[in-house]
Amino acid sequence: MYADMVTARYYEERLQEEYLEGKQPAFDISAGPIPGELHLAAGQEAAAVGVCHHLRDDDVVTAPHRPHHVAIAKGIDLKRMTAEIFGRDTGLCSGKGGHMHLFDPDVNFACSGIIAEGCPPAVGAGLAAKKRNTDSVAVAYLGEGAIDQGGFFESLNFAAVHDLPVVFVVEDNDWAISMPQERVTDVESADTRADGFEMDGIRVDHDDAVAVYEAAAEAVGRARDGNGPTILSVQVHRRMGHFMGDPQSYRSDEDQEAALDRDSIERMEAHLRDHGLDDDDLGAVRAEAHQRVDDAIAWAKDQPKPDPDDAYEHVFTNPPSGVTDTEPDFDLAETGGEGE
Ligand SMILES: Cc1ncc(C[n+]2csc(CCOP(=O)(O)OP(=O)(O)O)c2C)c(N)n1
Ligand SMILES: [Mg+2]
Repeated sequence: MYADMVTARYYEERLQEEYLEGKQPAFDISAGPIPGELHLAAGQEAAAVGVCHHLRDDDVVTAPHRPHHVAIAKGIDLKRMTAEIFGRDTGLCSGKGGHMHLFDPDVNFACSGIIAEGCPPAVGAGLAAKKRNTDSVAVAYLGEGAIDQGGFFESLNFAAVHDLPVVFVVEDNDWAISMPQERVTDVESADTRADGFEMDGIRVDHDDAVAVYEAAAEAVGRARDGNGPTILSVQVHRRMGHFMGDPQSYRSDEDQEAALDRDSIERMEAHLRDHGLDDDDLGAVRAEAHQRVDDAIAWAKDQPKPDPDDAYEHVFTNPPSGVTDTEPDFDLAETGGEGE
C-alpha cells in the first residue's frame, strides 16, 4: 500500500511539472504536452489503496475525474495511462480520452469526467457478477460533492434491492470545486445515505490507509460473500486546487494548511516505522516507485501522436466510407437543426 501511495504522489508531482510547460504566463489550458484540465488527487491516496488492495483484476472499479491514485492502486498499466494523459496513440484510449477518461480492460478500471457517472456502470458490473455466479465485486468511487446526484440514488436503490456486490466509496475532501459540503448537503457524511436504502454505511474519519483497509475488509467482504452493497465514506484532504491552475481564492489559508498538515503518507510511514521498518527500507520503496514513474513518463513522451484521420475511429457514428472532411453531407435546415 505504501508503494502505491508514494507512486501516486510522485506521479502527480511529475505530471504537475510536465503540465505547466508552455501554459504560462497567461495559463493557456490547451498548450503544452498535457492539454486540457488536470485534477490531482494528492492527499487522497489512503482511500485508494485501502480499498483497492482488497481487489483482484476481475473486480471492477469506476472512478471520477480525479482518478490517478485509484487507477494506480487498481494496477492500471502505468505506461499506457501516462501515454493517454499525454495524448499519445499508444495510450489506453488511443490518446482520445485524456486523464479523465481512462479505460483498462485488463484490470477492469474505468473513469469519467461526469460526476457520479461511475455508479450505474458499477452496479451493472455487480449485477453481471451476480448473474454469472462469480464472486467478483464492483467499486464505484465518487466525491462527497456527487452524493446528491440522481444517478447515485438510483444506483444505491438498485444495488440494495438486488443485494448486489457493490461498494460505493465516497472520498470526502470537503470541497466540490469551490463549494463546501455543508452549503449543499444536509447530512454530515455520505455513509448516512445508506440508512434510506436499508444498506450498510461505514465512515472512516481520518485518512489513515490502515483504517480504510480494515473498513474496506468489511465492505468488500460483504459484497464478495453475496451480502449486498455498502457505502464507505472516507475523510481525505485535497492538498491542491480543484484542477491545476485553480487560484483557490475561495479557500482560507487555515483550511489549506490543515489539509497539508494531515498527510496520509506520513501517517503510513509512522505506522511502518512502528512495525520495524527504517529509513532505508522506506527510501528503497520510494526510489523504486520514483524510477517506475520516471520510466513511464519518459516512455510516454516518446510515443507517437495519433494520426488526425484516426479522429473518425472509435466513435459511435463513423462517417460514410470515403468521407473524411467534417462538413455534414446533408442540409441542416431540412433536418430542423440550428447549425452548430
Ligand atoms: C454531472 C456533472 N455535473 C457537474 C460537473 C462539473 N464538476 C466537475 S467536478 C465537480 C465537483 C466534484 O466534487 P466532488 O464530487 O466532491 O469531487 P472532488 O472534485 O472534490 O474530487 C463538478 C460539479 C460534472 N463534471 N458532472
Ligand atoms: Mg470533494
